[in-house]
Amino acid sequence: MSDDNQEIENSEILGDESRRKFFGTTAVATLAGAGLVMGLASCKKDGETAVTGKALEASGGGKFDVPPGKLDTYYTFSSAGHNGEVRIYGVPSGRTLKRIPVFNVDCLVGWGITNESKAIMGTNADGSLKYMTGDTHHVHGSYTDGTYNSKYLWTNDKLNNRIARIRMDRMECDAITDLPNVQGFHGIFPDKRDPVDASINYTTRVFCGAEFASPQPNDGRDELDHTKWYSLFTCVDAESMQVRWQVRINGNCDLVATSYDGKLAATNQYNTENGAVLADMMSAERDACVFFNIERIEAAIKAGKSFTIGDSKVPVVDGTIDNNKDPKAALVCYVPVPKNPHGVNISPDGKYFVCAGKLSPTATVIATDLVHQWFAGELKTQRDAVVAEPEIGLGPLHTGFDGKGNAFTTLFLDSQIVKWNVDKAIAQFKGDKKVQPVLDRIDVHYQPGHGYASMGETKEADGMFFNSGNKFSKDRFLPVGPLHCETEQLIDITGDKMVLIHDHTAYPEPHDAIIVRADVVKTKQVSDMNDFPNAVKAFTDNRIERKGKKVMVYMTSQAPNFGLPEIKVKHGDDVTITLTNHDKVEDLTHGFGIENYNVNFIVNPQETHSVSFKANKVGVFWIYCTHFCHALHLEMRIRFIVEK
Ligand code: CUK
Ligand code: CUA
Ligand code: CA
Repeated sequence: MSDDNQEIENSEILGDESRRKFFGTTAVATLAGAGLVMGLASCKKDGETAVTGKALEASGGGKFDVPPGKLDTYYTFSSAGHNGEVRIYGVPSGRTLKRIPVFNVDCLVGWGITNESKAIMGTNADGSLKYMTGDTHHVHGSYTDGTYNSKYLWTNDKLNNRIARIRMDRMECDAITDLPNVQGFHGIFPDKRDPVDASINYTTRVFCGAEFASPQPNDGRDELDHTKWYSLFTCVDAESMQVRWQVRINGNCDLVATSYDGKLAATNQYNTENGAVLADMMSAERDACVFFNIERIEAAIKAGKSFTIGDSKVPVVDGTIDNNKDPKAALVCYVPVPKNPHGVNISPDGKYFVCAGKLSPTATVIATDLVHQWFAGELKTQRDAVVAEPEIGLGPLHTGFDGKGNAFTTLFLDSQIVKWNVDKAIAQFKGDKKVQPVLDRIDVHYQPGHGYASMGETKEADGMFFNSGNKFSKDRFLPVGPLHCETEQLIDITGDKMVLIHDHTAYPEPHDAIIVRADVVKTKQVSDMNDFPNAVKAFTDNRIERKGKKVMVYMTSQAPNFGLPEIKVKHGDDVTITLTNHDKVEDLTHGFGIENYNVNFIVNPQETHSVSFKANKVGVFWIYCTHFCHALHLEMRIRFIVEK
């Protein structure tokens, strides 16, 4: 079908004359450089003020209001981009519930300040943090049998190539692992079930895609010859957080998805050209979606068919095209997809992977069982695994699902979400000219990146909400200077037509997130003192111990008191202060800040944290509780005295 026909059909079905013409892949490619500008030019200049009157009615008339005192019905766990943290919002209200520091330093909780958090983040020999920066893009939860089990979240650090785990009972980061020999660690996705040992009730692997090829090892060799650079696909053990294995591939990894049968992981590739500059990365009409055959990879490693790179002990297997030509022995399957695709998402029934075209106005639907057939040697070409490629609009990036056979894809250039039906797209691909897969479109404001549906990445996808994470907010909120916030727009997807519920703001810049039913998530509000090995368990344990220049301070807090009236040390001492909060009341947190000593952290009920620093300034410095805890909160302070 020609592009013009597609346009006419869309206009007829949607009654929307304003739709711009679809572009063929070549036209879009030439637009790629100017694409952003073009997209922005489509932003409306008027009529974008507060939602009132009819607009409010159209938005559901408050159907999704969460009145004061009432709770949201979903959690959103969101990346925070180059802020390096993970955030929690309530849905549908959009209320910010928590910011979980991960790769960043946070002086509210003391992340990057306490010894316990520094041990997780990693330090140099002098005790300083190895990294103070990070860039989170994707957050995914641990699964049991295809749906969330509320045990862990994982997130990536694209900047320093680390994977972090968050334990969901406390919503705190508890492990960070460096990935060797990769750069631009971008996509991440855990197993949806455990195919190895059914008696283990947690996800056992997390798959990590690296976007940028680099010399291997990156020790000064091959610096000027990028044809010798590779990127690697990495598997991390979910419990031990050790790197299990890596696969060397041609081209790059980008986003990652996993099948529901525990057998496949997929990554989309936009740079099969292995280009080092922009024009080269866009030179091919097709890139690929790569499927990793997990069983075969693990068998190859068991059989010792692996090598190592540089100092890393992680076994690496060869997944390059030349060495994986025989489907029956191949570790990886490269399925051609047009053009610089972005995003790979699997439908909740497990049947289809969808790769969005980005520079092609299409979404490519790849059948899971056909990928298996290719690996079995029963499919002629990898491209034969493609079962649909509907034209859906300009700049398609990410796809969510409603569990009723419909897909919702963000269109970056069109500033829209498009709803399309997977079965109809397959029928159209088979040659049915009358069928129209696109069912609805809605404008979003502006330039959506990630979009995701409630429970949409589980077999319990419920078709309630779709969130459009927009990269530009422009005129949607009160201006606050040059740095704008991002818009998260919540959309009701229960009916035939998508309905915008509301906008909420997000500090730049979130990428991916998951929307999880509230009843799935189980957290603890008061910790167990016994979970903290260095707890100062009794008030009689309040004391100061000295061993040479090392001074150990053991202290309790209980509103409105610290366990010691003063801490006296000598100039040059190495001081470690361990603080245990004896309050048991929910929400009764104390803070611990030392004037002019760059120390600030909190202890939640029954928790213990410690800090170590050099007493390098002589004088009297007040230590005060930073977290409002009691009518006598301001009086909750003691003296830190550093003698000459
Ligand atoms: S990527 Cu940001 S919009 Cu890093 Cu998930 Cu697609
Ligand atoms: Cu303790 Cu404020
Ligand atoms: Ca490309």
